[in-house]
Amino acid sequence: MNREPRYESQATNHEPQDMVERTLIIIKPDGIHRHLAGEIIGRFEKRGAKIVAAKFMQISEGLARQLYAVHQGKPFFEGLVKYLSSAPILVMVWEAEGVIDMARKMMGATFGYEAEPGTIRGDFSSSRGYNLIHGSDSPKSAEQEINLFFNPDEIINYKLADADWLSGRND
Ligand code: RTP
Ligand code: MG
Repeated sequence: MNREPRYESQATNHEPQDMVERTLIIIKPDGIHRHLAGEIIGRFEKRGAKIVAAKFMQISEGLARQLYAVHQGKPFFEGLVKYLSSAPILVMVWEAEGVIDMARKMMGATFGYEAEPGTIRGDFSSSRGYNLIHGSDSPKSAEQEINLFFNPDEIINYKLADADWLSGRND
C-alpha cells in the first residue's frame, strides 16, 4: 500500500473555478470578543462552502466607511463605522454555488432580536447593531467588497478533498 503523503501543490490560479460564486464574510468585533469565530466558521464549513481567503485585521475608520458606503448619511452610520473599526475582525472569502444568498440566509435578519433561531444572528445575537457577521448582499457588492480587502493573488484556488461529495453529478 502506498502510504506516501501527497505533498503536491494544488494552487494553479486565482480565478473562481467553474464560475462558482464568492462572497465576503466578516466576523465583526463582537464575534471575535465573544469567542464565536470558530462557531461561525464551522457553520460555513459544515454547509460545504470553501474558504479561499482570510485576514485577521483591525481596520481603519476609512476602510469601514468604504465597506458600508451605501449607508453613508443614515443615522446609524457613524456608530457602525466606530463599531467595525474598534477591535479586530476576521475577513474571509467563501466560495460555493449560490454562496451569496446562502450566507445571507445563514446569517439571518439584520437585527439579532428579529433573526430566526437557527441562523447565526438568531442563535447568538439579541442586539440591533452588534450582529456578529457581515455578508455581501449581491454579486456586485461581493466583487467590490472582495476587492476592497484582497488582492487577486491572496485568494487561493484549490479543490477540497471531498469536493465530489459536495455537489452531485446531476446538480
Ligand atoms: P451587513 O451589511 O453587516 O451584512 O448587515 P445587513 O446587510 O444585514 O444590514 P445593513 O442594512 O447592510 O446594515 C449594515 C450594518 O449596520 C448596522 N445597523 N445598525 N442601529 C441600526 O438601526 C442599524 N441598522 C443597521 C448593523 O451592524 C448592520 O449589520
Ligand atoms: Mg448589508
